[in-house]
Amino acid sequence: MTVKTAPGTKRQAWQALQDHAGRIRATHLRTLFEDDPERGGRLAAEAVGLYLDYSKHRVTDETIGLLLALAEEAGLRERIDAMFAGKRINVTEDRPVLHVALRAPRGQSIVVDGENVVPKVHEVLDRMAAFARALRTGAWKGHTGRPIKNVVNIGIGGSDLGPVMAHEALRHFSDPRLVLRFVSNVDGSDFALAVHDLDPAETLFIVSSKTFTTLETMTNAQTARRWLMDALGDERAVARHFVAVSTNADAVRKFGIDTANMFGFWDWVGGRYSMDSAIGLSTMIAIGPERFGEMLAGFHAMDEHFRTAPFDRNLPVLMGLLAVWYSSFLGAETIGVFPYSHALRRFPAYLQQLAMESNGKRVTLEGAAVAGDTSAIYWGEPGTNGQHSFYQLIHQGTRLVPCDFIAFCRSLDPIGRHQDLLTANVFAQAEAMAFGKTAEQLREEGVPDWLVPHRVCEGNQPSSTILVDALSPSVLGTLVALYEHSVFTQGAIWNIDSFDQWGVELGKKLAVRIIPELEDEAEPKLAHDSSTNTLIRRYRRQRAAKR
Ligand code: G6Q
Repeated sequence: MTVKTAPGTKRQAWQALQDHAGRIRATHLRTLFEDDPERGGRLAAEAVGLYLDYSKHRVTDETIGLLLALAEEAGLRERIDAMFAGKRINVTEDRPVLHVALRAPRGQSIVVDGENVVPKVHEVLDRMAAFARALRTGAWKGHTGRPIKNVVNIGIGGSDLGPVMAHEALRHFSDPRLVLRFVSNVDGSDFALAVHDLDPAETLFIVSSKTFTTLETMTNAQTARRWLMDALGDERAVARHFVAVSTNADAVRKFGIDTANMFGFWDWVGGRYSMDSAIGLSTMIAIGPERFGEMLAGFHAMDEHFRTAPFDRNLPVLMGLLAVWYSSFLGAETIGVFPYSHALRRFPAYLQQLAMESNGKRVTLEGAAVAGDTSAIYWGEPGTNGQHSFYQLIHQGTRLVPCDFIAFCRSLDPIGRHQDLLTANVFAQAEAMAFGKTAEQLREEGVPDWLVPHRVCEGNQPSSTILVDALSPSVLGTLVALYEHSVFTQGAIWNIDSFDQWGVELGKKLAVRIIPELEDEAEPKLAHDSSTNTLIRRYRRQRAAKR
């Protein structure tokens, strides 16, 4: 694999961008629009049903040219080709990165270690489809002979956030007779709340875990099993009420789930890139195999766009480069993502993991320190709710906050004027963030002098607006792939491994030492720092006093 590894800051385009940033920093978006009145129509790109307006960014044609040059110098093209060819670009785990194979159409070939993986993907999809149909039609019966009405996905992180997000996003397309619930947190309240009104005889648990060792998921799965046993009192019930999604057949068998009821995936699918693998089983059950297929087609269309479109018209490349521009050159610390769609209310949470777990890294592929900052902090809430809350900081605070607005032309629930009001708000917010409100304008409106400084909105807050026709399974796939590849682009420029997560792995081990120190009857000998020791002792005392 040819991957250019020159330290980022030594690249010619990097240095040119640093000089250029000095000039742009002093230029207001108002000036950029005055000097270049056509930029609103020109700084835009369109593909696979998504229209991306990036004219309200603090960029000129020169900035975009330099960012594109940076992409070339950083070897983005080779990195994209390497990913699609199944090369082991996840170097620290020595794995290919092939979520794009999960949505490759039948007949395509992607070879890993001498084997075409696409037929294996479709074999699992076919088994998932058969199971989903059996469940949806009532042919799959619970242990007592009653059909399944409730589906509870137990998983966390990459085995939860995608399915939860997709469930909310695609409710409109889901079978209303099925109740879907999601349990992730090891806090017992999560499980208790999820099942409090469910009948065990009509409930199916999907235990979703790539490794099948994750503490939270295994604990919740055992609790689910006890809950079922308490009601049905027969070990054989497990086979009708539990299925597994995992890469670890041995652990699935040990748990007591028949591997005939296991849906597999592969080590080349990262957790946060897995909502379109078997981890999406709950999604397929909810929306049906055909619509799940449409979602995969949406993903694939964006994959093809990313793979083949010239960088200056390539949506994920442009979005990724803009994210790098703000993090590495203009000192922005966050990117706010605001979907003007209530169905996408969990999309920012999903993106947080995708972006920050992928690019929250501090060393290059070669293990050297990265110069400057890597991933922005991604966050957000659906509009218009955020407008009545933290948007204040964006309008009048001191920080630079680039934003992504996601807007739709048509609602899935067309009621009265709602959609026009929603859309008027998203356009108005992007406009106000860019152009603000000047002291002059306020004085003309008759605002008294003493109040003017308090009411000035500086503006110059950059944003992208992604405008789409209407939300659908296919559009959701396209949107997710857009961000996946934007994240890929950023990682390629920073020359980091976007596909490992050693920090998360560490977190999975940290609590293990403390668990016995909380649970053992005998007072444990503690050897932590004085703060942790005190907290452990206090917890034990307080819990004992209330027993
Ligand atoms: C994703 C991360 C992490 C992972 C969870 C669950 O990229 O690695 O969020 O998905 O820790 O892991 P399991 O699926 O193995 O239970």
